[in-house]
Amino acid sequence: MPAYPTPLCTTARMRFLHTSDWHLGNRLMEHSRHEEFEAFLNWLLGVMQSRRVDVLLVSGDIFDNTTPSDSTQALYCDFLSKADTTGCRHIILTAGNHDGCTQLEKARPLLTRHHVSLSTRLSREEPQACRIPIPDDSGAECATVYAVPFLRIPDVALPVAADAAREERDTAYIRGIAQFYAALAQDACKTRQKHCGPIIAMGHLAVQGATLTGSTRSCIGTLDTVGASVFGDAFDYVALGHIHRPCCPATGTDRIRYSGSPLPMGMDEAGYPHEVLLIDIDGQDVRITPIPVPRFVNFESCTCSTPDELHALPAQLKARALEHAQQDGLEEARPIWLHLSYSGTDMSLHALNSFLEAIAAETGIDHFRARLTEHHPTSPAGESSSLTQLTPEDIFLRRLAEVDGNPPRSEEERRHLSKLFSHVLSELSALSSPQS
Ligand SMILES: [Mn+2]
Repeated sequence: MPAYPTPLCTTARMRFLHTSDWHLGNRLMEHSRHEEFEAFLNWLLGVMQSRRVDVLLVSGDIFDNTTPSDSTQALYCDFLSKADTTGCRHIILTAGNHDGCTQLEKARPLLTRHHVSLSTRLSREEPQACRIPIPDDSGAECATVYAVPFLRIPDVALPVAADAAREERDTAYIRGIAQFYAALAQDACKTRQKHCGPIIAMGHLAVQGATLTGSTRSCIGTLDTVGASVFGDAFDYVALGHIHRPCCPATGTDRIRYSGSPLPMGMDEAGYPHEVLLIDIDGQDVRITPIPVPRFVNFESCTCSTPDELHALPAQLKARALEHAQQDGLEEARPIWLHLSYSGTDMSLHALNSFLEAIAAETGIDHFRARLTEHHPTSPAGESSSLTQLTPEDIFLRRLAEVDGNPPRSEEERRHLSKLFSHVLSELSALSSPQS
């Protein structure tokens, strides 16, 4: 690893704010989270202003998908236009694996006018293209940010033979990423000889040693994990994105860091605090201060096994929401995301769903959102009830039994209806299969 070069002079302190993985437009249990994102972005503007942030770094996954809705894009544009008034001098955005590069690029001319830099795609021939000089008031470069987006296989993987095995391709990709950062580290050493300001690298990738959560685990596997040594020690700070839980993947340093996502992206991410990071750099002194992101909704995971437990739930939820609101000095209780598992055998899925809908009215909490996401009834006589093990005909017959009238249908009627259902299914599959 190259030795850390001594800076030529000392410079005024600079303050960065590191965040990533906003996933604007993300939906939870099929519901929009627009108000949560709006509340977060407003809170962030307040932090940028009150903490006098010089540069905001967003390390990828700004949007949840490549085609964000009009209202989601409006939220993003509104934030960027208001950021101008906070005193923040520069914003640097990089594309994550969830972002659409073409979609982000559309706004580039406007972004430039608002002191926003954007880095979407790079090639291994030109790693230095991501070098962003931050000018001081006189226009001189006072800090440098290497804004590396999510590096895609076609952009950085080393060449392999057409018939190369999967492992060989994976290795060529990881080595391509490592070489890319090695080239930037070299460039950073040259930069350090020219000016004494902070030098930062951004990245959207999985670094070995990071804590994976459900939503990241499912999209990355182990393919794009590199060692923290790829960053060398050329950078004062490495602002990482891609992993949703705040963590420091490298041993022995906290300057290579994931800020994590500011909001939980699933119920499995609700159990730990979310934060953004203030990075103060003054010469070789780097101070990192995590700022917890407030919760804008309550995440509740409940398991019930009897109707009595189920009926006690609304009052418990309401009491808890009011208690949390009181603790945090809020006038009103926050909306609730409820994840309910019911293991009893005495309620149909339909009845349980109706019950959940009734909770909203009972609790009197605005924007109450409830969704049944797990249901594990144990069927009589050890009959299999996992959705993956049932045929469409099984499900049809069960549903039929649930909505059965009084008196119930005869066995012959059921058989006839089941036959009709199978016939419709086969007609439909014939219609949807390809012509040739
Ligand atoms: Mn992400």
